[in-house]
Amino acid sequence: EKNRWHPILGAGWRDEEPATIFDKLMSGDIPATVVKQDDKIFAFKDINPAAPAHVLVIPKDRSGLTRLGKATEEHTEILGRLLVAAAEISKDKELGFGDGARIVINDGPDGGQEVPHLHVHVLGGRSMQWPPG
Ligand code: D5M
Repeated sequence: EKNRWHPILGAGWRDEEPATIFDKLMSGDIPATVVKQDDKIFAFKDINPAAPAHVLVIPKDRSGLTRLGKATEEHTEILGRLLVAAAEISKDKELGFGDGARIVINDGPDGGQEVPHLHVHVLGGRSMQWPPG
């Protein structure tokens, strides 16, 4: 398996490798604009927004979930919670969302994923195009 080490974002695709930049956001070591969190999920504004509203929703524990492609049946509950949180965030007018959003999970190198900690992109505030690039 391809197992890159990203010099800035950190970590590879294996669970046992060091935490990613997302852990530093959750710990507060790096500032983040937190949108929502509970015992299992954490949501924050993307630092490099691809739309007027752009929020990332992540599982607090990335074990087994460096990427969606690693998900198994044991992740059913957390995957559901990530999507329910994404649905709630996508309706938040104060965050800039309108009527609907683009919900994206980039999976692995070919999917354009850079940070090896599963994250759900919630993009909105403008009309989206299809197909994506
Ligand atoms: O998306 C990774 C996303 O993570 C990308 O849209 C930028 C975002 N990112 C990276 N560093 C930060 C910080 N420090 N705060 C907020 N957002 C951040 P991918 O699907 O892996 O390409």
